[in-house]
Amino acid sequence: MKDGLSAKSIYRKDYMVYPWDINQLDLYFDIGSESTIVRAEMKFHLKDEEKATQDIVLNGSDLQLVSLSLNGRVLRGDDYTIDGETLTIPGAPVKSVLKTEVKIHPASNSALEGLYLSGAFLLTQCEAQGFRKITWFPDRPDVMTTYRVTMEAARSEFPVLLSNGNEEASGDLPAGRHWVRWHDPFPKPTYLFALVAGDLALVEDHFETRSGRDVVLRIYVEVENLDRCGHAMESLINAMHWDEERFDLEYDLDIYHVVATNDFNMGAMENKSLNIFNSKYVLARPDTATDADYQGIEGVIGHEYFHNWTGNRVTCRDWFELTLKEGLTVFRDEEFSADMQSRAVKRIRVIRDLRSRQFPEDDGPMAHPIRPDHYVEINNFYTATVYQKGATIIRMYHTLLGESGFQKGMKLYFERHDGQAVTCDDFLAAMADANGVNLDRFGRWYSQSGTPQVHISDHYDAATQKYTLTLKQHTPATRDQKSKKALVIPFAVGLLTTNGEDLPLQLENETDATGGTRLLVMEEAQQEYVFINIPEAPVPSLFRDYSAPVKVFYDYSPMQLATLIAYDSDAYVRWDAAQRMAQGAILEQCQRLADGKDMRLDSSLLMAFRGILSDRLADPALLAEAMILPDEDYLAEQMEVVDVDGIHVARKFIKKGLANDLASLFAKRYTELNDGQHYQKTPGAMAHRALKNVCLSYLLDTDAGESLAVAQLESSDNMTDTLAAINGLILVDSPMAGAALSEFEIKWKEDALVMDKWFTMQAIKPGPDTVNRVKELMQHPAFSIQNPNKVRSLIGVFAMLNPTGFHAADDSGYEFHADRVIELDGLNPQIAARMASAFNRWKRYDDDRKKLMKAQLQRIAVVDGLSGDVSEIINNALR
Ligand code: 0A1
Ligand code: ZN
Repeated sequence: MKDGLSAKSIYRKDYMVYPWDINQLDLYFDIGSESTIVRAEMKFHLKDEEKATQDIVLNGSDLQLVSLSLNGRVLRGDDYTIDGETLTIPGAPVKSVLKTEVKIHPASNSALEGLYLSGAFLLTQCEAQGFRKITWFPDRPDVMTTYRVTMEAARSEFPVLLSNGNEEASGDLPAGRHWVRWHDPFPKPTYLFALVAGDLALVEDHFETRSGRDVVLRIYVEVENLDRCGHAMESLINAMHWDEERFDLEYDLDIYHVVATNDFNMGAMENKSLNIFNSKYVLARPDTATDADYQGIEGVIGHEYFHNWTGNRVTCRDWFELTLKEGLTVFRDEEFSADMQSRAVKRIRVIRDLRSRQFPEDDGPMAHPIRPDHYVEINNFYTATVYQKGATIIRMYHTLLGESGFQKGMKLYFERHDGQAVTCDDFLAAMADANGVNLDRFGRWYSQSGTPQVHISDHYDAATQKYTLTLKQHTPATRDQKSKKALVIPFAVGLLTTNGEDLPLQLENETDATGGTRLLVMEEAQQEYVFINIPEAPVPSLFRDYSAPVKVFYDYSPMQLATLIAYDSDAYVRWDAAQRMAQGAILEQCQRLADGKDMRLDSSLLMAFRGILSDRLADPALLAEAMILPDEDYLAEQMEVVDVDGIHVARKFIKKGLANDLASLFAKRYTELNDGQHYQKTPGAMAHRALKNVCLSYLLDTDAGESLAVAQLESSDNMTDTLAAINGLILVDSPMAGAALSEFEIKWKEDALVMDKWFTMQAIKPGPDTVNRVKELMQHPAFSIQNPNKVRSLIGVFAMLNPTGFHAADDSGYEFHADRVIELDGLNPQIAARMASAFNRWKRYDDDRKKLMKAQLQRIAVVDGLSGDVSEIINNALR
């Protein structure tokens, strides 16, 4: 384990080329759960042949070294040095063959990095630096090698033996043992290596690529899950088609394997031809998985598949370049989902996610640009900034260059860099060169952290019929960077008449008016745009489709918001206007509460909701999104000092007020949508369920709600409706909630993924008592502190999604959570670090809570042998 105090930062500027090429790596595994023997043979070739010799430097961690030989000579203790995680063999000749043998212990690997045990099988996780826990090797993405992997094991215990690439040969061995050899023809970095060994069942299908290659698709799962693979397989086939059609990219091997495990630190992993997935992103049946789960599976299956080109064929030079593959691949998976489902709904969900997870990162102690300059532990940089903000930066290229310009850039990127490990600068250069444009200033998005603020003012001159928009951009200082520069900000605007029609747009220097949406590109700190022939004071529709990851400030009147909500042609603007109105109403009540005044419900919000509920034309899923009130954490972000309880009470007040005033409309819509039809997986059916269940959540704040929820629960044939009903009963503290939870538990107690939902429903219940329930639930047989999904669904949900529980004034939530961080750090530092980040925003709370959180942070900081992962988070938070 790394010692937090001595943990050192690594800097991007210190990058050095690895002096050796390693063209071939032969691995041999003698597989066993308690101990596995790994033999490696690697062929080194010095890049600079002018030199006669060079040190060979390798990475390794927790390896039991059995033997080492160089060019046929066994090395003794004084022929090499091992210092921490580094092994150095001094003065190796230009061509060298190194053979190693180590022993590792999968069953006692609770960090889930390297080779570890999950249920009845062994598997690997190597990104970012897990390969060093398997064998000695230069564990860095710019060393790309061809792998040949031979595995040997007892057939009864490990009937399935998988690795990357194609199966080359296999055979029987005495004493019930067998072996299989795999060969991956594509040179790859260590982080894409994978191995799976154990007792797994499979579902198989085929895909014929555009050029006629027949690809065998197999999903491996534990046998009881065979009936839950259909959606993942369908999503995979859709993703393969889509990448051919939209990006002109084909799959390049004859096999594509997906393996699902219950024990995984992240969502999934794109290992070449052997993806490993958290089972949450593979397994689904209508009665076990919600619509959100189905969409998550489609997105993550797509994401990992798309990595085959954006990540695997072209990979990252070093880990600072992580967003090169992740931002781009998230953009691709978002586009895939948008093309498969409703584009507008997908956009809104992406934007909501960016605001609620990434904006707080920019505003917190771990603020970093999408390409960080330094880190202590790279695992702490798999963040919403690198992924989701990274994807919005890619989306901005797309907005600026258009689909065909963007695709030209992609084509050039692959022409130049297929088979290489490159940087974000190379990507930017390909986009710029392919389109003959200069993107130098745009490149600032890679190095500057923080969420830019765009302050907009306007002026209408009736006499000249001119309308002037003035934009000022400003990026507040972040914890990592004080001074900020102006960024390139594309922004799309429309101007509406008070009747909600788009006005044709013509700028001062233009001869003709064109359509209703205009893309403007801001490059300076302040810019002015003058529209002419504007017959009336317009309602500005700003940042249509959310064309840049910024906070937009414009002093909308309630009338203007109402016009946008009712009429705007852009779904994002409609949704955002509704969110702004609701946010204003809730924060105003929060202030009134603090001032000792009575709360009240604003008539414009009521009118807007009445309009939304009566809208028969718009996609029901969009209407649902518009009526979901901003969550408590997002509201907290808008306050100088967070008023945990005030926000909770005010939000509840507004929700209840809307529910009761509009009860008959909610009931009407609910009844129409609750039409007794059987479950269907189509986007249309999902949209109906979304709106139906939003209506139900409001109705639960009226007298009619409880019986509707109970009836829905009884007749439900799918997990979406079931969860909506139980969650609703819990949130309104219905006496029916207990029975519903028990019945659910009895039905699903053997089902790991469904039980995650059961834990979450209870952990999320507001109020200071929930911590005690969470403690009890940790003793439940279905809970395990060693399992990341369990930790996330119970402990993570409590700390991150239950503000009135976690921030209970008596310290109970903080103390409990700090104990969990310490406990987890001894087991799984990556997960512990994620959990520790729940304290990141401690400085934004009142003095009492600040003091309590700081004390817990200090308590964690002095734990003996704290991991580098957790100490980086804690030290930054305390700094
Ligand atoms: N590359 C994966 C994410 C991933 C990262 C690290 C992991 O283990 C520590 C696992 C997966 C993706 O983007 O899907
Ligand atoms: Zn990824």
